[in-house]
Amino acid sequence: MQRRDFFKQTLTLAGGAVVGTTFSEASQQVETLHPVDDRKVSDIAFPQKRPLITYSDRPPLLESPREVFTSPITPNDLFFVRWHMPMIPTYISKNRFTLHIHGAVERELKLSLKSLQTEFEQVELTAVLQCGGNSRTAFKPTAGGIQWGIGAMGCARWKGVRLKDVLAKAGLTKDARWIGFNGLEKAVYAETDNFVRALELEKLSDNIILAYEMNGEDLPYLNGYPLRLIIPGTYSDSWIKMISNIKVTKEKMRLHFMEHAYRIPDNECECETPDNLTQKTKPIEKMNVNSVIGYPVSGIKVKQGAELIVRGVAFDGGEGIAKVEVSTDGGTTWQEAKLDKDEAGRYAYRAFTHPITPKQGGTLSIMCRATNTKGETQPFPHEIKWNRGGYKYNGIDEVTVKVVV
Ligand SMILES: Nc1nc2c(c(=O)[nH]1)N[C@H]1C(S)=C(S)[C@@H](COP(=O)(O)O)O[C@H]1N2
Ligand SMILES: [Mo]
Repeated sequence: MQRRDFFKQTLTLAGGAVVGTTFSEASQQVETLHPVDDRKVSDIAFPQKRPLITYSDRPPLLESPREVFTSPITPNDLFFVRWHMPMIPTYISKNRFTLHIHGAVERELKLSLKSLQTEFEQVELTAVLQCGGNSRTAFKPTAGGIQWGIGAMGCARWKGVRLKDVLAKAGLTKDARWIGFNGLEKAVYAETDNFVRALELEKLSDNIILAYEMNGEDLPYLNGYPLRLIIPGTYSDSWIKMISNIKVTKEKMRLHFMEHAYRIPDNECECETPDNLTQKTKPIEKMNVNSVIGYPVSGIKVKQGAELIVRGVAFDGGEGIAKVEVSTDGGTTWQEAKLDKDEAGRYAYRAFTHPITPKQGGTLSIMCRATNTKGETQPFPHEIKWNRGGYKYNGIDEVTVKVVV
């Protein structure tokens, strides 16, 4: 898709019948195609980042290029970035930063980074962080939100402390039910809701951590320095960055980013059509099984008769990957790829490789499809069901290369 068309479609959605196809015209064709995958990285790098695909610089919205998905760990400087609010503090003092825990607790706490690092058990875990809107460009008609390609995800080794342990130190009152989180950034207008999210206490698990380290380094500034929440297996909308405030409540708080955003139809297919939007919705939560090819990327030339190794990563919401298959005939037949050792745990990327030797010249399509231990697998893009927010896309990935003789 051309850049112009992209803006045209986005405008259409934001303003109803503005330009191009109107919402109702477009609703005849709700089928899904592959996510747009031809965007170039910017020539300007953000602090601590290599140049990435840039959607906005205020707030920073940066996508990782496809090449990154050959590696089971995403390097910090290639990791995607998403912020809702543009006023992100420009300086945070490591020594003065505190995490405030208050509300329905027996002891209100103000914890420094140092106390988090010395007074609690330190834990490490590898987990995939994926935006619920990853690959949103695949949804036709356009679904509301940033028109991400395939790169609004990454996998890192996180180090920090268990949220559970921190809450235990504060001592939850008997009627405590919700834990609210927010970061240090602000909206421009006082009327705009800040980015606050909440977790139901019954969903608290040992795996949920407050992390201060990512791949052995301090968190990059744009990925939430100095502290962020890690909720393995779930889409990252509640993985609050620059977290400075935890408020425990008895009642469910009324929060814009909980009640309106990051929700899908609460029905069997989790789907709807533009002219028949579902009233009842639920949070997106657990990640669908997914896989992406990191090499080759679309458009490159490869030699006929020469072996080429397809590389990629697969993951799901924590059930574990059972197999990844590759197809070079448009999905008619599939060959099982070789999975890397399952060393980093069930929330991490599982890297795969698969050698192929192109037999004839011309365009060659390469697809990959992952299946998890529960037997859940990825549908073809045209089988994906539409939802207005463009969430949870997990269509079979495809790249096309040119085979030269
Ligand atoms: N403080 C704060 N945390 C946040 C957000 C935000 O806007 N502010 N966005 C969330 C969403 S929707 C996503 S996809 C991830 C992105 O994490 P990243 O920028 O480290 O890739 O952060 C989550 N945590
Ligand atoms: Mo997101």
